[in-house]
Amino acid sequence: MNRVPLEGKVLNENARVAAELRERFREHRVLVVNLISSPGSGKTTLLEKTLESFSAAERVSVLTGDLQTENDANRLKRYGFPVKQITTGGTCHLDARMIEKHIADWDLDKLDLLIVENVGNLVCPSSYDLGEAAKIVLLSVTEGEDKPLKYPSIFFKSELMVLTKTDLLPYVPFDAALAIENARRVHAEMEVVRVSCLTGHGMQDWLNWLEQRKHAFLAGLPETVA
Ligand SMILES: Nc1nc2c(ncn2[C@@H]2O[C@H](COP(=O)(O)OP(=O)(O)OP(=O)(O)O)[C@@H](O)[C@H]2O)c(=O)[nH]1
Ligand SMILES: [Mg+2]
Repeated sequence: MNRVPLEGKVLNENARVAAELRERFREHRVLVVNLISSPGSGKTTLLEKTLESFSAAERVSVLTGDLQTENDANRLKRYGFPVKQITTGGTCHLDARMIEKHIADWDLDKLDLLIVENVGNLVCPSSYDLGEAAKIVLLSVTEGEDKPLKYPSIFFKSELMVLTKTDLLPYVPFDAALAIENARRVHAEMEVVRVSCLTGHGMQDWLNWLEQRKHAFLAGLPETVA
């Protein structure tokens, strides 16, 4: 079998499992968001600050993907919420089966929010639906404002772009307005928040977005589920 039909088969199977997961998440009223970016754009750091800001009563858990290490899960476990590492062993993205397997012993009725940190990669994760309600792309100010145009798929599929490391703006030749314009050329409705995890600037905008998205998700569920 050549590469193209095989890839199609894998993606079809992934889409089937993702659709089942999405239905389960809806039934159990769990908002799932899928964080995607290049390696090092600040996904785990944003999650550290996010978990740190939550009260112990927050019903949140995290799945974090990595090629090899448990480093990110170890960073995130310190905040007391359920966290699991998904180590892909070389695969450059998470897939729906990995999510299904790693949530198998979690009681979804005890969750309101599941945050997935995908493997650091701006290309492969965009093809794999994980059953999430929303994809979120992070772009750090050290990456160049042209990235939405060079890697359009993930920007097209994401609801929100988090512009990260904004504390570095005085030191890098990065035009934030142009980066946002480029993202909206690919996806006109792209929402944007600007965040520095170092100074905390914009953190509240990100937390507000998450809260509003949770409400929109619940409001969108049919009567029988809601
Ligand atoms: N100056 C600055 N540095 C940051 C900020 N956020 C993250 N960093 C740094 O960026 C580096 C990478 O951050 P991570 O959070 O590990 O990035 P990641 O996207 O999770 O990386 P992978 O999981 O390997 O893809 C670390 O050295 C962080 O301290 C920020 O807001 N400002
Ligand atoms: Mg990480």
